Amino acid sequence: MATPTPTSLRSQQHPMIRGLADRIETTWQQHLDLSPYHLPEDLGYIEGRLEGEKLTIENQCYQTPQFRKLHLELARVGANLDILHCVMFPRLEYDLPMFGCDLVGGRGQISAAIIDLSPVTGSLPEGYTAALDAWPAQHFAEERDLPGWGTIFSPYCRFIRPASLDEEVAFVDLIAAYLALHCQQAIATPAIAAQKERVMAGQRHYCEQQQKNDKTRRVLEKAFGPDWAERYMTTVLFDLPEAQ
Ligand code: 18B
Repeated sequence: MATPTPTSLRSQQHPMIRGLADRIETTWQQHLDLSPYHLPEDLGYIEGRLEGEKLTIENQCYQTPQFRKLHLELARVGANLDILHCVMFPRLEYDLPMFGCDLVGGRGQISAAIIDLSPVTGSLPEGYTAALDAWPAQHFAEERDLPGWGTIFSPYCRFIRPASLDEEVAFVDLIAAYLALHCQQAIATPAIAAQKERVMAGQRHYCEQQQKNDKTRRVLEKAFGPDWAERYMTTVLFDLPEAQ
């Protein structure tokens, strides 16, 4: 079962981030068979400060029969920037999409809220699209444009700046719905060893594109320097399994 959750950073963060972190954990525990996942060295709790303000990072990771790594990361830069990052990496025997979400905000306002189920070997399986197409359309006042590297995202990707508390709540509900759908689909998907190389290539492409996010890289570089940022982005945020 899950190890106890460190709540020190979470309790100080923006309520939308706190609320989503709790929802993600509850949904994982409800649907999946979680065991611990150990990060390289001691990258669970990290503090850094170079130029600029203190960056605090709290990582929580699990694995399950279907997922090599479930990663929930909370980060805070000084008192101004709060971040939630979550990615679920399927094991290579499962041709499943990547669940990814990111909330970024500061001074009481979330500026970026993004959720997607990103396919890695073509388009999303029918079981996903049938459910997603059947949901009532969700309107948000401020849709944001995806960056150039965002070619990995599916047509179901939503990227917004929440315009009110109601929209914050609605977007957390939407992320929780994507997550529950993903857990249900994952459990129902058979393992097929023969497709591991195709899935690996797709996950590699997903990670390479995500590593092009300069906004993430800049935050990490300012607190830890470019070498550390590169290592963190390639071994913790967007890593690939060892050749298996
Ligand atoms: N990300 N985000 O996770 N990022 O990790 N994030 C930002 O208002 C961090 C993911 C995504 O417009 C911003 O513009 C840090 C995943 C997209 O060019 C900042 C960490 C996804 C954008 C950070 C982190 C994802 C974005 C600018 C590690 C999607 C817009 C905020 C803890 C599945 C990029 C703003 C653009 C933005 C920072 C997406 C500061 C440090 C999994 C598309």
